Amino acid sequence: MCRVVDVRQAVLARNDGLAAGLRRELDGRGITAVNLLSSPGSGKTALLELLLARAAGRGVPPAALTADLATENDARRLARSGAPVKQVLTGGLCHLEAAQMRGHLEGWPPEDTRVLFVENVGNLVCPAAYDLGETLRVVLMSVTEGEDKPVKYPTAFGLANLVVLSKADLGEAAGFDGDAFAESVERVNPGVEVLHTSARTGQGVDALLDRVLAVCEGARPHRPPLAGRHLSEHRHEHGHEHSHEPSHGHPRDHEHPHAHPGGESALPGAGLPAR
Ligand SMILES: Nc1nc2c(ncn2[C@@H]2O[C@H](COP(=O)(O)OP(=O)(O)OP(=O)(O)O)[C@@H](O)[C@H]2O)c(=O)[nH]1
Ligand SMILES: [Mg+2]
Repeated sequence: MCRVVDVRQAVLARNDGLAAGLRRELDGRGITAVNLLSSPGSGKTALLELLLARAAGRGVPPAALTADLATENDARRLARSGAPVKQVLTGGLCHLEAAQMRGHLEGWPPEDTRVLFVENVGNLVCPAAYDLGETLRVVLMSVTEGEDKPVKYPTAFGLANLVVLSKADLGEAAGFDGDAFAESVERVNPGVEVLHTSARTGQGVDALLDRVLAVCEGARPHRPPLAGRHLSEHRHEHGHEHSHEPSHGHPRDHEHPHAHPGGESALPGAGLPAR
């Protein structure tokens, strides 16, 4: 058990180091990366289709990298916006890692890109632990998934800079309890902003884009209070679960994002620095 924990932490620490380097590199290229996480089918691609078109319409050239285990379906959908799009097939892996990102960002996206949307593999567990060099992490959940998902997936929701409740147009039909959901979010990530969106009606899409573009322009994203901790829930690729206590408490410092010994963060995707 201890060895599994050690190996796991070494993998995450290596990923964090690569992600910190990638964030600096993207910063140097003038690109802000936005990592979108949700369970399968919550509406990441549907929302991105709108965000790509609207970002371009507001004079901020976007690009999208979308990850799946199989098919290029999402890339095809996103490419209709006219934005540069890349499909990553993860070869069975349930999440994206910084090393994969780096490989895909060599010579891509085009130089004028200002915002890079990354659609992670549909999964609320594995992707949560991997920092991809993003500046903004958005976690989505749709109204049909159940109000308690934030407390059931505290790593994903606890490390979000912004939470999106998607498919708001179906809220009434689903009998969605907005107050219970808000309470559930507040328990794992106090103070995080929650936006309600619908890719059908367009509700909340401009508000979400406003938040993204503000971060592109240097606004500080909400800093998750769980930043700095390796949390207890995680399912491993090798098929079993175990828990480990927070191993260290080095919240990434917004003022000095690279102040951790070694110049890198020890955090899995947490407390992403403002730009
Ligand atoms: N009513 C409604 N349906 C939506 C909305 N957003 C997405 N959908 C539908 O939900 C289904 C899944 O949407 P996707 O955008 O493919 O979801 P995803 O999160 O990208 O899925 P994966 O990439 O497979 O994880 C599709 O049938 C969409 O048309 C929404 O706001 N309202
Ligand atoms: Mg998708």
